[in-house]
Amino acid sequence: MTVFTRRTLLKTAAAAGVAGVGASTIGRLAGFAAVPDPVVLKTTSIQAQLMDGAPTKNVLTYGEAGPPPVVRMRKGEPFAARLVNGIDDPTTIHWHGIRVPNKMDGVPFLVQPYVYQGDHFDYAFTPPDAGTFWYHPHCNTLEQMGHGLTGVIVVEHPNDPQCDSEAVINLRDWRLGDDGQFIEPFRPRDAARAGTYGTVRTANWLDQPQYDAPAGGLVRLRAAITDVTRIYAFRVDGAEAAVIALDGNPVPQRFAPDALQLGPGQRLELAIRMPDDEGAIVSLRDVRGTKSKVLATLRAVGKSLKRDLRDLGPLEANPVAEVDLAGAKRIPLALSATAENVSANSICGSLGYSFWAINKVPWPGDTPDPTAPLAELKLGQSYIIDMENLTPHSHPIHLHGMSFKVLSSSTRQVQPLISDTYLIQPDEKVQMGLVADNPGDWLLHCHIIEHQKTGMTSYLRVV
Ligand SMILES: [Cu+2]
Repeated sequence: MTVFTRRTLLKTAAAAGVAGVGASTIGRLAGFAAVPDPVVLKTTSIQAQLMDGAPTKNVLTYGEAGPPPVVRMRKGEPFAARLVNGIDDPTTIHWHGIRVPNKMDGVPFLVQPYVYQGDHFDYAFTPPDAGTFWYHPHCNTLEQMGHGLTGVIVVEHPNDPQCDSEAVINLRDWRLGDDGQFIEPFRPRDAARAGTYGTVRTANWLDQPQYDAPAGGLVRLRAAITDVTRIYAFRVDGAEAAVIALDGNPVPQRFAPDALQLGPGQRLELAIRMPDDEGAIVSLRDVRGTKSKVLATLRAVGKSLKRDLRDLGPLEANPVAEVDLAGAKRIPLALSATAENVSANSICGSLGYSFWAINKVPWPGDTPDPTAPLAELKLGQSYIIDMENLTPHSHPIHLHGMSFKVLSSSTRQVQPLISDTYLIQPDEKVQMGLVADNPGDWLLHCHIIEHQKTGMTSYLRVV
């Protein structure tokens, strides 16, 4: 396989900023007989060129420079990472979409302590699923993610069908002023609506990067929306393309990405058949709203490989337990606005407002205290979440620790997708089935971070 996004496909080992981490220690903690050397992910404050003019100060990354590295794992093989905190703000890492043991989930106070400046935390788990995932902090997230701490994860499968090249694209915005420096992270009136948008849009921290791919070849493009606010509508121009996976799971039926809407936290995997002519350009676009924006382009190089999109074999389904629909219990989940203000002080980065509620409760933060779980689930039992959006805005609702299957929607035809994040539209009611097969406390929240931090967060307890 040709890897052509060299800038971001750094070998994860290259991200190591600290030497001498004992793999055996981490292995003992996680109960593994043997684990690989840990990837070291050190939070660092850097300067980065994100737009024309002066570099932006106080950009946050994992590693020494540039965007957070693409972290590569293998399905079914132990993985270990050491988070080292090099910034003056407590942090953690959440492995978005990966069904990890609860203690590895990275939510402070719910499952682990803060990692303070100069301290470290060792994560170790075996990813059960292959696909595209991502990682980010779960502390003070509007600030930390907004300043750069969002990276893509690729979990490889030994039976992955062979493409001729791969592109990994981290999509996100930045809230920068004309001088290239960070401005206020949100505006309350926008937080009470669709969220506050960034002012500078990037792919892999670049404006419309271009990558080379073999002419006539098949590209596996993996895009993760790691922005804190923006919903995208994807289209590919200049080549035949098919959606092969969403949110880390193969789609039951492949389809063309014709203004496919995905929200923060979601991942898109495309197979793209490059044009035969050398120099031909393929563009990945966001066509949401009135303006079409090119996110990144691919340029055909060399003599045509003359491949066919239909050559690409199926992706293997992930081992997600089948929901027992007949015996499933229901969990009602209503998303609404709220007038009640409870978020005076949250231990994990309150924005100081309450605008949103789940089942009429505006949740004050990522803390279990004093709120009880939204629902207590019995280990091994099947459930159907009846989720209803009573607001005039879309919400990408993310569940930690377990995958669900989209069963039906009141407003559209849905494929039975397996996912961890569902972008619910205004006035939509959706049913999602899941087997409560991972014990622990699992957050359920909107991934528009301003919504999450102003009431739209709760958690499910599986015992
Ligand atoms: Cu939301």
